[in-house]
Amino acid sequence: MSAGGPESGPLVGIVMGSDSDWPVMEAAAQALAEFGIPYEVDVVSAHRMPREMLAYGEQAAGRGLRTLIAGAGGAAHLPGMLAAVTPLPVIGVPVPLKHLDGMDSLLSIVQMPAGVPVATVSVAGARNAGLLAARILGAHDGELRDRMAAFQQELNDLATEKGRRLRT
Ligand code: RP5
Repeated sequence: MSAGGPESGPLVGIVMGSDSDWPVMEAAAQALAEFGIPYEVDVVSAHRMPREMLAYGEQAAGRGLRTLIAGAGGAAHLPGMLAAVTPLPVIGVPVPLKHLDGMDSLLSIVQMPAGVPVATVSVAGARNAGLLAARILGAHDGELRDRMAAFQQELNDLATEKGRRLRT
């Protein structure tokens, strides 16, 4: 699956270990869509399709992707293995499974060795992964940065309004 304008290929690759991760990961796609950022979505399991997973990571930058969002659950090696083979920033999303409340996924993703960073968001924090990717791209795109600042102002206004309602 991919979403992007005809003039530009995807800038963000959203990948996951299984299609069963999609109900969590689709929030990343939703966030990118809100900011008009073209993205692609795929399943590249680190354990079930390791060669394809390595090829995806190795080819990502050359294909024009600028950031990867990788989600996995359980023994969640996908974000770290991608970070090992790409120079792109990798954002890891711990997907909670039936057991252990996602702690296994979180610890598998966050405890990376020095030299191979993965920016890990909260358990099931796919929306923040999408927003973080937007900020990374916005570092070199003033228009996108302005949209992020407007979004932050909306959050501010909403929180202020909620406080005002409680006070009255
Ligand atoms: C992980 O195993 C996937 O990321 C998924 O979270 C989990 C279960 O996968 P399925 O058995 O549902 O395909 O690699």
